[in-house]
Amino acid sequence: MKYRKGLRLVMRRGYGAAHDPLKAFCSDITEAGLAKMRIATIHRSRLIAETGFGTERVGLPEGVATTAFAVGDWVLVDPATLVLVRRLERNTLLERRTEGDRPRQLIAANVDTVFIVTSCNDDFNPARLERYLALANEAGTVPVIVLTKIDTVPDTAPYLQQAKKLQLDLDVVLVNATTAEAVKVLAPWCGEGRTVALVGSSGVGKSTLLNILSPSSSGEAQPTGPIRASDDKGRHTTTSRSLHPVVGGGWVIDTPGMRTLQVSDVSSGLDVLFAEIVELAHGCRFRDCTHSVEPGCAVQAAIGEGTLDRERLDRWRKLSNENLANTRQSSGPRKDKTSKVRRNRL
Ligand SMILES: Nc1nc2c(ncn2[C@@H]2O[C@H](COP(=O)(O)OP(=O)(O)OP(=O)(O)O)[C@@H](O)[C@H]2O)c(=O)[nH]1
Ligand SMILES: [Mg+2]
Ligand SMILES: [Zn+2]
Repeated sequence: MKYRKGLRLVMRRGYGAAHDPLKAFCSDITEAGLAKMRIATIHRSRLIAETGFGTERVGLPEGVATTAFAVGDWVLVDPATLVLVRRLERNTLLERRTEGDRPRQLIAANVDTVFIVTSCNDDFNPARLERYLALANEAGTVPVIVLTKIDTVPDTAPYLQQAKKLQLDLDVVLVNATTAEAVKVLAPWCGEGRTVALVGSSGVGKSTLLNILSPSSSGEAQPTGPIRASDDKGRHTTTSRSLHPVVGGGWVIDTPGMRTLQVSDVSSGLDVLFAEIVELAHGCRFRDCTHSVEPGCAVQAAIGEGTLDRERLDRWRKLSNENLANTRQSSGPRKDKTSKVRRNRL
């Protein structure tokens, strides 16, 4: 071990050999004697990072703001002073547009799989799930739909069928998030070195899943909260993003329920999401077909034959138009984002 004073060498209780900190961290410690850590939570003026042995408060060099970091970022830290030296390049970055001209919000970095969590109740909404899918696709992550609260409905089949249709080859899993059985169902994506992020509306069971995937070593579970009986909406119990180790060597990121999710700069994400429409459009007579009134439109023909839902086409149109409008706005005149979107547009 090259850790010097400053870092506490306390083994995380309950993780021990299963969450092998040496494997996750130490191979990179040798770089100029720096310690490799992973950002666990971000506060206004400080970062908390996972060291493999617990968490540490990490200082920032003069002039560097915490807003430059995302939960899940790998960073190199001077082990003597616990001041951050640099951030390692990100493999993936989940980010979203917020209202108006505000900078994009960084949701999580270095995520392999996005668990898009929804419940078998009024929360289930194909249009909203498609927004999450576009975001996950665009970031280069693998989306998985996690249907929770299967214990509260007599038949899960209608939810499963609708979810499966949202994207080609999409994995959809069914869980009761309050039981340990959920860990087995989610295990294929939670192995050593893998990072999953939990996203979805408030009250769907993200923190409940976190608690079952990453039982707290200190006994302090992530708070969860009841939902409103009238409309199944949650109460925004979780208010900040956080990263936690999973037994077995993976990582899980919990996020607060999002109230709105606008799309922007996700044209390739939309192409993956609506691949069947993209494919059909190749068969239209006119290259600039809008799939509304043109003769020889393969998309309208598919609707006529019943192989494509009209609502799906409407949702594609709405998201594509929103993406185009937002991307134009956020890119400004000097960037070439709009032409990229136009090229990818059907
Ligand atoms: N019966 C049942 N209840 C569940 C399940 N998953 C979650 N719950 C309950 O649903 C409520 C909301 O769960 P949370 O885990 O707080 O939801 P969340 O997605 O983290 O919500 P926010 O933090 O507000 O975004 C809690 O009362 C949970 O116990 C499930 O699979 N079955
Ligand atoms: Mg929560
Ligand atoms: Zn057409």
